[in-house]
Amino acid sequence: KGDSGLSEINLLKRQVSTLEGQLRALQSSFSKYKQVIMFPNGRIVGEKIFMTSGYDGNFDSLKQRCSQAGGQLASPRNAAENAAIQQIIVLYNKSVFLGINDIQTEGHFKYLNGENIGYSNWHTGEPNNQSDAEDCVEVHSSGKWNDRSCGEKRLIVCEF
Ligand code: 293
Ligand code: CA
Repeated sequence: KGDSGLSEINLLKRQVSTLEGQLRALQSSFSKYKQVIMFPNGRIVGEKIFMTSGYDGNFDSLKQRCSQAGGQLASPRNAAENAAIQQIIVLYNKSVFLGINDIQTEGHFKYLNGENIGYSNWHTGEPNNQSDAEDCVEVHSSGKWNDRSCGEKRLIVCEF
């Protein structure tokens, strides 16, 4: 009984060690596949992935496309996330629309889930709601934000 208990433990030790090796191989393989799939249109920040398909459209169209893909329009929650979006803007030399707007209440910018924004990076003098017609948020190559008409066409960046 005592001996069979010991060999049982040794068997389990060998199995754990085999699994540890397989996990390391899987981690290294996964890490490489992440690099490949992020090139050149994706950026990883913590657990969030930002990705463009290169598509241009108005706010509703971009919102729908991200949602259809199982993500949502990019909604940066901090400077690191904003910087990742900025890199994609610079790569394409095109401004993007964020998943942020004040359609419901003028001057109260919210995420798509209705939550008030907790981070912003407005350009000096923005948001100015020019001609009382700017409820969406575009990001320029500087990374700075400007409120802009939701009907304008901008580059899509989704987050997953
Ligand atoms: C005005 C003043 C400009 C500014 C522009 C944008 C439009 O024309 O300095 O860049 O509004 O806020 O969204
Ligand atoms: Ca503006």
